[in-house]
Amino acid sequence: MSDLKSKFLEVYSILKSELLNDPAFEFTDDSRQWVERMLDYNVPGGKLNRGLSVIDSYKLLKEGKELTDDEVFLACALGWCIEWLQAFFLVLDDIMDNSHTRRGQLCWYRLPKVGMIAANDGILLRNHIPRILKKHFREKPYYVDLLDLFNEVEFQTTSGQMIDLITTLVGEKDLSKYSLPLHRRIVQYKTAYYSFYLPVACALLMAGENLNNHVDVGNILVEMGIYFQVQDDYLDCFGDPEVIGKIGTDIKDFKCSWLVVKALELVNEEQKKLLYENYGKQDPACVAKVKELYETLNLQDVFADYESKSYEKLIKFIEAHSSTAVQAVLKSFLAKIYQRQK
Ligand code: DMA
Ligand code: MG
Ligand code: MG
Ligand code: MG
Repeated sequence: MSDLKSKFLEVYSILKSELLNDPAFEFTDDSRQWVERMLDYNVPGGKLNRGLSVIDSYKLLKEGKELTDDEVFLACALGWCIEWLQAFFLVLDDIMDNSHTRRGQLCWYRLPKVGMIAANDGILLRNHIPRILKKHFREKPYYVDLLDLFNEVEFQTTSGQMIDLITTLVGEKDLSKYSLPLHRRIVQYKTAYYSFYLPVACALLMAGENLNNHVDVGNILVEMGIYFQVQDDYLDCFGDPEVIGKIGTDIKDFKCSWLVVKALELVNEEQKKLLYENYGKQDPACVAKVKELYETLNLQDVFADYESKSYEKLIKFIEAHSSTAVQAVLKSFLAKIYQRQK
C-alpha cells in the first residue's frame, strides 16, 4: 500500500473515533457499535479515488513544496468528507436501484439486521460531514466556502438522482424519450459534480483560491465526470462483477444508460421492437436478450471509440489551460480513470 493511502486510512480511524465520541449524542455501547459497523461497512471499502484526489490535487497546486503534517491531515479529512458523501449517496442509491452487491459485498440494506434502517443510516452519514468540517475547519478563513461547496454539490447530486429516477417511472416507461442530451443531463448532475469537481474544489479552497476564478477548471472536470459515468454505464453491462464489485441493474431498472441511448441510435425496426419489448423487465431472459442485442450492435467497439475520442478531447481541453499546476491536477485525474476496468 502506498504511504499516502496508509496515511489516509489512519485519518479515517481518527475521524471515526471522533464521531463515535461526539459529545452532542450520549452513545450507549449498542448505538456506538451500530455506527462503527455501519461506517466500516460503507465508508472505506471503495477505490478511494475521490478522497485521495484531494491530497494529490493539493500537492500539485503547491507545486512541489513539502506539505506540513497539518496540511496532510486536513487534505485527508476533506478527502474523507467526500468519501462520506459518496457512502451516503450509495447506501440510498442501492435501495432505489434495488441493487444486490456493492464493493464486493451485499448492499448494506440487504443485510437482514439492517433493512430499511439503511435509510436513516444514509442520513446519518450525510450528517457526519458537517460535524467533521466543524471540528477541523471552523477556524479556517475558507470554512463558509467549504460548507457552501458541500451543500451545493449535494443539491446537484440529489437533483441528478431525481431525474435518473423519474425517467424510469413505472407506467410511463417510454424509450422514445431517451436521448444523448437527457443522458448527459442526468450524469452531469448525479455523478460529475461530486466525483470530479468536488475533490479539486476542496483542494483549491485549502490552497486559498476563490472558486469563482476557476469556472474553467470546473467545466473540464464536469466533462471528465460525464466520461466517467459513461464508463460506469458500460461496466454495468460489460464489466466483470468480480472486478467492479457490483452486479449491474441498469437494463432491468429501465435506466437511461449510455448503452441504451447508443443502441437506440443504431437499431433497425426489428431490433427496435426487441429492445422496446425487453428493456426494463425483471425477467433475466429479457435482460439476456437486450445484452445479446448490444453485442450484435457492437456496442463494445462503439464504446472503445467513444473512450479514445473522449480522452483526446479532454487532453486538448486540459492543455489549453493557462496554469501548468492545474494541468497536472487534471491530467493526474484523467490518468486514474482512462480505460478503467472498475
Ligand atoms: C450513481 O449512479 C450515482 C450516485 C449519486 C450514487 P448509479 O446508480 O449508476 O451508480 P452505481 O452503478 O454505482 O449503482
Ligand atoms: Mg445504482
Ligand atoms: Mg442509481
Ligand atoms: Mg451504474
